[in-house]
Amino acid sequence: MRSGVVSLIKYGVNSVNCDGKIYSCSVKGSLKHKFGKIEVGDYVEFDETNLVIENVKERVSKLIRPSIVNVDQILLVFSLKEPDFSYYLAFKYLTYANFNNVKASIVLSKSDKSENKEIEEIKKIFNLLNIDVYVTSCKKLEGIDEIKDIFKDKITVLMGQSGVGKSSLLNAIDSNYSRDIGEYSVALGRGKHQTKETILLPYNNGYIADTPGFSSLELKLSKLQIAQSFPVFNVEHVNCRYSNCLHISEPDCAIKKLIEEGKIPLIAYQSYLKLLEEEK
Ligand SMILES: Nc1nc2c(ncn2[C@@H]2O[C@H](COP(=O)(O)OP(=O)(O)O)[C@@H](O)[C@H]2O)c(=O)[nH]1
Ligand SMILES: [Mg+2]
Ligand SMILES: [Zn+2]
Repeated sequence: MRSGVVSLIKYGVNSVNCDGKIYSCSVKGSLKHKFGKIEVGDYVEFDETNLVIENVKERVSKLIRPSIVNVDQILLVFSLKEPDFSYYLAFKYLTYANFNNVKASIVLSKSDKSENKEIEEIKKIFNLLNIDVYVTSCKKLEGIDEIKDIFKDKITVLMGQSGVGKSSLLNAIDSNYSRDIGEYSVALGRGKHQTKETILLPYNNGYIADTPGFSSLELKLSKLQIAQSFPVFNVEHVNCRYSNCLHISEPDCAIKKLIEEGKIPLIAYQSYLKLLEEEK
C-alpha cells in the first residue's frame, strides 16, 4: 500500500500524487459506501498494482466551494483593478474562511494597475484587523518572492473571482505550472476560459490549489453565524451585553463602541451590515 494526496478529480478518475508521481486511481466500492465522496486534498492509501484507493485519512477541514479538504490556509486573491477591489467581497470571503475555521490572508494583485495610495489604504484597514496583506504584480514580477515562503509544508487554496489573476500568480511562482490564463472580459465582469477544476500543485513540501473561481459566492449562513464569523467580531475581548448580539442596535454593544473609538474600520462594519442584509 502507498500513500498520497488526491490532487485532481476529472471524469471520475482520482489523480493521486505520491512522492511527486501521479497515479490514476479508482475508489474501492466499500470505501465509497463507508466514507462517501473522495475530494481533492484527501490523504489516501492506494494499492499500487490495482490502482485502487482503499483508505482515507480523517479530514481536518472541508470547504464546499471550491470542493476541497484538508486546507491549512486560504489565500484570498483580489485584483486592485479589472475586476476592481471591493471591501464587501473581501469581508465576505474572510467571513467564509472564518466560518470554516481556516486562516486566510489577502493578496492584492495587479498592483501595476493601481496607485500606491489606494494600496496603502487597503493594507492599513486589514492590518488593523490582523490580516496579512501581500501585494503582487505578475506583469512587473513584483511581490512574488515575498509570498513564496507562506506555502511551505501547507495545503493553500487560492480563492477569488475569476479574472483576478490566480493562475497568473501560480505561473509567476513556478513557470512549470503552465496554468491557462483567461482574458478579463468587461462584458462578463469576469475572466473567460477560466480554470475548470480544482487542482493541487506541489510546492515547497506542500500544495497550492488553483480553483475555478466564481462570479458570486453565496455564504448561506444565518445572521448570527455571520456575526460570529465576521473578522474581528469574534475576538475574545468583545463583550456585548447579549451573547447573540448582531451588533445592530442592541444596548451595550461592544462592537459599536469599538467602531466609535476607531478601533474597527467603518468600512468593515458597513460591509458587515450589507452581508447581514443579504441573508434573509
Ligand atoms: N496588468 C496585470 N494583469 C494581470 C496580472 N495578473 C493577471 N493579469 C491578467 O488578468 C487576466 C486574468 O488572469 P488569470 O490568471 O487567468 O485569472 P484567474 O481567473 O483568477 O485565474 C489575464 O488577462 C491576465 O493577463 C497583473 O499582475 N497585472
Ligand atoms: Mg484561473
Ligand atoms: Zn454587539
